[in-house]
Amino acid sequence: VAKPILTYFDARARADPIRLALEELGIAYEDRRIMGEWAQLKPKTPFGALPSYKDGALEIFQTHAILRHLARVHDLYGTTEAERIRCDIVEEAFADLNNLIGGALWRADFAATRGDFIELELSPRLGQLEGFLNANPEGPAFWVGSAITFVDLIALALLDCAGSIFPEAICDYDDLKNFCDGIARRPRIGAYLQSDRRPGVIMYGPEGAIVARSLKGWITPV
Ligand SMILES: N[C@@H](CCC(=O)N[C@@H](CS)C(=O)NCC(=O)O)C(=O)O
Repeated sequence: VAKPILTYFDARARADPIRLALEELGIAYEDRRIMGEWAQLKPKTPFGALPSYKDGALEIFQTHAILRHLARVHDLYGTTEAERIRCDIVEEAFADLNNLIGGALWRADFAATRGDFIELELSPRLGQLEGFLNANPEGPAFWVGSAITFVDLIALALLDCAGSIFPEAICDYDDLKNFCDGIARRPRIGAYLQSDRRPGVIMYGPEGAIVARSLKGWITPV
């Protein structure tokens, strides 16, 4: 049987939670990383953007459509409607965090206003997220219920990214860190995080690639 193909660029970014989900599920996949061929491929994609995921006749575009498909088919989407709603809320909240960080890095004066960004924007948001994690009635080991869901992998990817770029901001949030460490201790995730198969942390701003602080990221698997 042909392996499913994840197509993206040579970066973590939007593909990181998809790769983490495939790793957690033990699905063998081709991690296709587009380099020079993008100019030819772009017009053949519906929105001129990646990632895409192809599994036999199924071809899926849009990161969150791919993640929700994997979650529905492989039981990573909670067990009740209330849990599925909580998954969707966490998914949206991390999309907001992604936009917040991505938008800030593109500000022309970012280097000069980094401290203010952390104090006034990033830290309050991380505090809200930590509060929501702690409001899980089943405890803060997972964002939803008492078993892993796809939003745990979104959270791990985004918090790892935030921690790599802003280590001084995220170190105050012990419960977020404990959550990440717990997911990183899962055998398949831990093996992936320690492998050289995961691309480095690279974020872009007006001056190009501005962050590659830690190729391994913030989370250190134990
Ligand atoms: N909402 C889309 C956004 C996809 C997107 O913006 N992809 C970027 C990379 S992160 C891309 O393909 N950029 C290449 C280009 O625009 O030519 C998704 O999540 O899949």
